[in-house]
Amino acid sequence: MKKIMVVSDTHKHHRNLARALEQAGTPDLLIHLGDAEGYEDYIADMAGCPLEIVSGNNDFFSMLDKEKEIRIGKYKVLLTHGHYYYVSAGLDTLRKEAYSRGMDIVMFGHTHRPLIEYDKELTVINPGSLSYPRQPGRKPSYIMMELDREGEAHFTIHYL
Ligand SMILES: [Mn+2]
Repeated sequence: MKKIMVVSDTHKHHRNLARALEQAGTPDLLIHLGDAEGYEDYIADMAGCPLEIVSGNNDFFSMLDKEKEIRIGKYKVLLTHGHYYYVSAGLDTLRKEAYSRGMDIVMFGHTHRPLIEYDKELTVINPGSLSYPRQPGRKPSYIMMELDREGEAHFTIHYL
C-alpha cells in the first residue's frame, strides 16, 4: 500500500470526490473520516479501492464504527471524526488521546478545515471537506498520504 487518499465531510455531495479521484488517480486505500451521511457504499464503489470509514456527528443512524485503529505500513493510525474530542475548540484532547493509545498518526474531520501538524511523537491531520470547506478561501480539499520506498509517510494537502 503506497498511496492513500484521505477525505472527510462529503455530506451527500460527491462531484468533488469524483474530481479528487480523477486528479489523484485511484488510490490503494481511501479513508473517509465521517459525515458521509449514508453514502459509504456509493463512495466505495466510486473509489474502486478499499475504504476505511468512521461515522460522524451527522451519521445519526449509522452502523459504522465511531473510531478505528488501523495500521498503515509501520504506522498505527487512529481514524475519528473528532467531535468527541471537541476538536472545534482545539486539538489538545485529541492529541492526548492518540498519544495515550500509542498512535503515530491521528486523522480527524469535523472542522472542515485542512491541517497537517507534525511533532516528534504524533502526526495530526485533517483533510478538510470536499463539499463544504470552511477555511479562508474555501477550496475543497483532501490529503494524500504516500509511503516512500523506505516506508516513510509523506502528507500533502490538495485543493480542487
Ligand atoms: Mn461535517
